[in-house]
Amino acid sequence: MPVCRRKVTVIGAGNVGSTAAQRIAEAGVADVYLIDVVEGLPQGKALDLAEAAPLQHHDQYIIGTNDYADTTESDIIVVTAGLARQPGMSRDDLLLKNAGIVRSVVQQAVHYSPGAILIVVTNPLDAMVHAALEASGFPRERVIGMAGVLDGARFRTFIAQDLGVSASDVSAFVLGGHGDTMVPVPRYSTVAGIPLPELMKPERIEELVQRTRVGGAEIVSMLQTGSAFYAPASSVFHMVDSILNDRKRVLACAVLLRGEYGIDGLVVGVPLVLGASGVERIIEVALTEEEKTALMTSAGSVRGLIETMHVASA
Ligand code: TXD
Repeated sequence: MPVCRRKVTVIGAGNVGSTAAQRIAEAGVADVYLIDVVEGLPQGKALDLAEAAPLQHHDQYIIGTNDYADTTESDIIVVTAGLARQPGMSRDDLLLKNAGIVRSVVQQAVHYSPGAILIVVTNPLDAMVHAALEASGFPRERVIGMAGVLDGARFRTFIAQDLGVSASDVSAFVLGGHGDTMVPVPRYSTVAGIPLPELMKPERIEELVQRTRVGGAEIVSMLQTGSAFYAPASSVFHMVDSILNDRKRVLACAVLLRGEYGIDGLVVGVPLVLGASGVERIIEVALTEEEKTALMTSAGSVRGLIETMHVASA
């Protein structure tokens, strides 16, 4: 029997990267290679995680490195390298700095893993997916941004807390860019199949939608240093798990659109089927005029970021 160990490289051994590494390894989904520009950091975190393996009962290797050669033939590369938001700093402030980091780490990683699927986490998310697409030259099916899973999880949490029901019975639908213009769609959000508007007043729904839009900032303002990482790492885990186990889960992810939802050439969050080959299908649903307008506004803000990024790198 051939040995078939699956390999996930996580670039950036910071909060999201190391927590994602923990979730992936401890669930027994893949070996994890943690890589960072800081020497010792990925090695230290990987060793600490590896020493938890006998207690957590898994057999995955967790290796820390500063050398991309060690990441050769990864199945998935998760990009979390970059700067995190500080209080008062918008995601867009991070744009140019993180675009340079993402381009550089993606180029180095895909050199050793030309068949990998890229999951981009670094903010501003949608623009960083563009940067990763350009730097890798990969088809859109293999360059996927993590945002909708997290935004949806936040919306689900708020709905569940408000109604006093299990969050696992709540399903939420969030479209658009990963920013304050994201478009949670209550009509397509349900509690055990019951549409949300049947269970909650419109004003209350709007409050929860608004809280979801600024969900990242709510946590930044409490933490003071750094941004959310537990739920982001869980979101990465679900994407990795759906791909490596070919689960074909329907998840909201950021992907380059080519006409879907009337958007061409922009990375925007939409529901899609995530399986062994990456994005297997984009699911298009009918939207009301109001929802379409909100989605176009959100896509417009992504377009603005891309233009800024391209002007700066020209
Ligand atoms: O929904 C989402 N997509 C997000 C995005 C949710 C949460 C966090 N989001 C963004 O992910 C956040 O705004 C940041 O841009 C990234 C990573 O967040 P994290 O909280 O993990 O930041 P840290 O703890 O600062 O970790 C970043 C690591 C750190 O160890 C740096 O040394 C490393 O990135 N780094 C690099 N590694 C490799 N190569 C280079 N060039 C490099 N530069 C920094």
